[in-house]
Order: sequence, then structure tokens, then C-alpha cells
Amino acid sequence: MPQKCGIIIYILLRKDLTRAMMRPKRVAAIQDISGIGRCSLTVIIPVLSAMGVQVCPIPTAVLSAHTGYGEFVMHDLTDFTIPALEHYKKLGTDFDCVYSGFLASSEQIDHCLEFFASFKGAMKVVDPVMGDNGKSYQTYTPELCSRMSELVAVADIITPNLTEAAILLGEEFPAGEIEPEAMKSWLTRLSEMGPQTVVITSVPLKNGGICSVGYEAGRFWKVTGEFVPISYSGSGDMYTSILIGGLLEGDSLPAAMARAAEFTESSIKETYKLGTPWTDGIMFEPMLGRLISGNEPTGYTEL
Ligand code: PXL
Repeated sequence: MPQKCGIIIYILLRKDLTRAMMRPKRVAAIQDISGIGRCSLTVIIPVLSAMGVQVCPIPTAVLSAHTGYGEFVMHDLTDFTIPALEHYKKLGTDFDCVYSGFLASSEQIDHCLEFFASFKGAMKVVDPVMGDNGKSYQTYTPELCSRMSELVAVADIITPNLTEAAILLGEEFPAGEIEPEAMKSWLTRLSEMGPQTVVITSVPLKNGGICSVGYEAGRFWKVTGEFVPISYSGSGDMYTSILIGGLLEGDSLPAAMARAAEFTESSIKETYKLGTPWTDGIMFEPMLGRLISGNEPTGYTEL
């Protein structure tokens, strides 16, 4: 008991610790900002803010529109990352999570590694953004893709889609439905690359619809969703952001996966009703209130 009191008094005297406990959780998001076509920071900031989490954007690039438009203006911000990091270190800023995503150059891999190494207590989340639907994004060079495994090696959690999981493992993009046993093997092999937690999104699982599948501490999880025949930009960013928000607030991995799947699937269905092109991205603005009040996760099962 006296020892417990001592710990409480120590924490109260350490104002920095008290402040860190009271303030909203803080995420450094190393991602691009695209003017139109919802994705990356234009999804991550509103979604995590609605969940009560502060996002500190570290933009990797500014684009007029995401790369799916084919034509776009892009300003690469590779020169910005390290000076920003140095500034945060000088200020003594701390983050509860460092989250990397869309990168504009292979040098930014080194910059993310420095970010991760600088905030040792932060949860390290790598969304190894490289491609979708079996193809890599227009601005992603072979060097950038092959170096993504260096970020995966230091991550606590990775959230590739099926295309990115295939690139990381050097596998062919699967043509049709996938056997659960094959997914378990992919999840374990990705975890052996470094992260203890692996979530793969957009998996057409045999007898399971479209699923997200997860692995942590020897257990495999799946959350099943309804198939919608369009893949809207920003869906993966939304899923990973809600997963992070859930985990930071104490959800278990399957509960956070189910929370992320529920809101992402609802947003996809609402977007589909509107009939907008996939490039406009996942529409979520009218539904954000549901995240503020804490959306109900759908169910999850063991894979
Ligand atoms: O959501 C992935 C993503 C992020 N950022 C940019 C993109 C894409 C996918 O097309 O182009 C700029």
C-alpha cells in the first residue's frame, strides 16, 4: 500500500506524466495530403479527431488529387520530414503513436525509421501503402516498394491490403477467393518480418465474403463484411485510423478490427448509394457523429 501511494505521488509530481495521462492520445501521421479524392490525411484527421484522438500531420507530399486520377500535381516534401522531427525533439514533444503511410520517395523510408526510433514509447503503425487491386500506385518506384520491408521490420502493427501483403511476401496477387489456411500462412509470415500484430484488409475469403483478417499472439481473427463492387479511395486509411483509435482507447485487436470494419463498411455502402466515382473517395462526413458517440463494433470470429 505505501508503495502504491508513493507511485501515485510520484506521478502527480511529474506534471509531464500527469499531462500525458489527461490529454487526448496523440498520433504523428506521416502521410500525404491530397486536395480532392478523399484519402490519407483528409480521412485520417477527421476520423481520429471524431474518436477523440489528436492527429499531428507530417505531410510527405501535397497533391492536387490522389494518384488514382492519373493526372495530378504533386509537391514532394522529402526535405520537410527531418527538420520537423528535429523541431519536435527540441520541444520535447511525445506521441502515443507514430503512423506511417503514403510516402513520396525512398529517402522517406529513412526518415520514418528515424521517427520511429525517436519515440520509443509510441505504438509504431506502418500502413505499407504501395498499391491496390493487384497494381502498385503510379508514384511508387520498385526501390520504394522493396524498402517498405525495412519499415515493416520495426513496426508493432502493420495494415497492408491484399495487394501490399502480396508485394511484401513476394507472392502473386491472388486471382479469386482465398482459403483461410493460406491467409493464416500470409499473416504468420508477415509477422515473422517484425510486427507482432498484422491485419490484412480487403480479403475475399472462401465462404466468407470480403474480410479483414488479423494475427496477434498466436491467434487469428476475422471480421466479415458485405461485398460492394467498387473500391473507394481512402477506405484503407479509414480502416487503419479507426483501428488505431480503438487500440489507443483500449480495444482488443479483434474489437478494434470490428469497430474499423463496421464504420468503413457503412461509409462504403452510403457512398455506393450516391453513385459517385471511386476517385471521389469514401464519403463519411454525414456519419462522423456516430464515431464521436462511439460506434458499435460488428462481430468478429476466429479465422
Ligand atoms: O489511400 C492510398 C493513397 C494515399 N495517398 C495517395 C494515393 C493513394 C492511393 O491512390 O494516391 C496520394
